[in-house]
Amino acid sequence: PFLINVISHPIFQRGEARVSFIESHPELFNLRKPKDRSTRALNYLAEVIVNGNPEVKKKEARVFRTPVVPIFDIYGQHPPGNRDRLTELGREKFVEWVKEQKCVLYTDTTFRDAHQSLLATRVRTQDMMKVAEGFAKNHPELFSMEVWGGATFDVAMRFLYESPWARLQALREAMPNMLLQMLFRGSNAVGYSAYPDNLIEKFVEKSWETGIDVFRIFDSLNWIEAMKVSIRAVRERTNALAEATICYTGDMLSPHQHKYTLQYYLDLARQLEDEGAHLLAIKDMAGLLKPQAAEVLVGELKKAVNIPVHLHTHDTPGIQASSYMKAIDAGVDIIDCALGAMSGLTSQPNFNSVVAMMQGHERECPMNLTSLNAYSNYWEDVREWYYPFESGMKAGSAEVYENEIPGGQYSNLRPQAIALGLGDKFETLKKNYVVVNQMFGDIIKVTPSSKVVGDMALFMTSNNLTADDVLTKGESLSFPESVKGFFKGELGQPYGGFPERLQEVVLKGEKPITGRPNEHLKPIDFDADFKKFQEKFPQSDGFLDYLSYQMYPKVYEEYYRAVEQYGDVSIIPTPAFFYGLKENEEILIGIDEGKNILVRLLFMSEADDQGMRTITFELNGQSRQVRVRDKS
Ligand code: 3PY
Ligand code: ZN
Repeated sequence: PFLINVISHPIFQRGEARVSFIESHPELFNLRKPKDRSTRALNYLAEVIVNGNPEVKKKEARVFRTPVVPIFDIYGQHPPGNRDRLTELGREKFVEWVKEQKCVLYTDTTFRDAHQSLLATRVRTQDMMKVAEGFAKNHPELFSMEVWGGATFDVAMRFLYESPWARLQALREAMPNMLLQMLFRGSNAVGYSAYPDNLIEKFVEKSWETGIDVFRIFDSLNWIEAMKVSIRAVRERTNALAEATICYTGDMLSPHQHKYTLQYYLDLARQLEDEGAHLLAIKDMAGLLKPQAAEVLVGELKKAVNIPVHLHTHDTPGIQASSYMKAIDAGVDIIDCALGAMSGLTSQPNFNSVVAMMQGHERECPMNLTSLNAYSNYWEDVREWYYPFESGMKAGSAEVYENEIPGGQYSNLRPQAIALGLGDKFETLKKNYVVVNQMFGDIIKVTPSSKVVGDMALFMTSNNLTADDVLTKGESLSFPESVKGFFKGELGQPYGGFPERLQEVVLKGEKPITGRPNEHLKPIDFDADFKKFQEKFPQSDGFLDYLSYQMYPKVYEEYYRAVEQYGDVSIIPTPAFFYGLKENEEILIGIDEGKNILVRLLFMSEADDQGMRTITFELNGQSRQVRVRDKS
């Protein structure tokens, strides 16, 4: 097992293992005893059959179609892609190469932002892995694949009981020719609060070693101070690309816009270039960048900075392909799209249709549209499995220009409101979102600052409060934790400062911090702390798991307990993972490389006097029974 750990390690596979490799990678020594994977998989299935998956409890399996994986050359080598180019040219020359390209380049967001925005980030590793290798072999001309970061890290552990690191390792292996990209929340990494600088640096380093090539780094208040540490970490500790980000909000060309103006964005971009960014991203998280503004912004940015410009948007208003068209004419280098069936609404514009839109254009990057359509069809069928996570949004909405709610949050807000018993007050909630933004001084709204605005809007809606009430009755109100944290300066400093009166009301005399929140956090002593972690979690997957624990201690602990009980549930096919099995239904589970088990549900008994049910399976033809408590 040790040798397997070594040769399957991405660093070893990249041929980058040096003398200290074994010493500095304690996870290589993680020689887990082979556990009875099939028994634990049956335990999981039995639990879901009796009590349901808590995530979709009240929803039934539908009659699903079987997704068809597009064909690809299984035995052939991966054709060279941009990862090979980056390795060959090095960062500076690679960036020059990007700038020299006449054709517009594409990033595919299907594996990250698309499902984060449409399906509450629930897409499981297994469903990506079925198409990852084929996609990398069939479409090596892509600029990059966005596959990691944002909310995927948290959700993988919290709701899917999957290791986010194992997902990255698997994708790295399946797509060795492609640049893999992640979304990194600056001083909040993949979390919602500030972490010590040395944890941010370590996280960047390990993400790169595990497979990330492009770090899209943003700050939820566009505060440069908060991005410096991560940009520097990418530059100094990795060979990856640092893509620094400006978040776009408001309406740049509106005569009423005096805060987020063209000049504001140009200044920001120049500062990020000075910090050493290799690429510049425009992150239009709510889809507010209208076509004319896209043309002006991209055109002016191309003059203001010397690094490639990468445009990201969400199609919430329904017209963002036209913003792409204008941006392309203005010289944008790279755009973000999602495969057809995973595009549109709060997700990215439709990759397939954008490719068609570009046919015959002087900046066309020829792509095999028939093949892209086949991948879209695969996702159309896979998406059905996740139907309980659909937001219910049926068409684009121009209301987003008013409420400015980011794509990922938009699709989440209604379920959140329903969970709090505010389902019938959704319209008020959206209006309060606008009111809160004004109360806060018109801030950039993206994770985690958007969560603060959302929490405050929920708070005001459920307590029937107006902006005036908040100021006059503030002393007696107990504000949401995220709101207190924001006014304390824990997310950093908003452009234009905090509204003073409201800050006093919320903080009730407590003094806010004005510097970087990370500065006040004690650096972590990794040696000592990792040791403690290993004592607490002896079966963990080493240092990478330790980083998961550092990001989300409680979530990791629950994930760890779930793995103890059920093993690696990522091997269970998605319909069975969410809906269990019906009597006589049979599934194939790959429990190890080249080793499958065939599981059939024979029957489920009634509950006995202790409330226990017996589930009888057939496993590779032999009968197996599992007893489960019926919690209903
Ligand atoms: C995230 O931070 O998860 C985002 O996708 C922000 O847009
Ligand atoms: Zn996004």
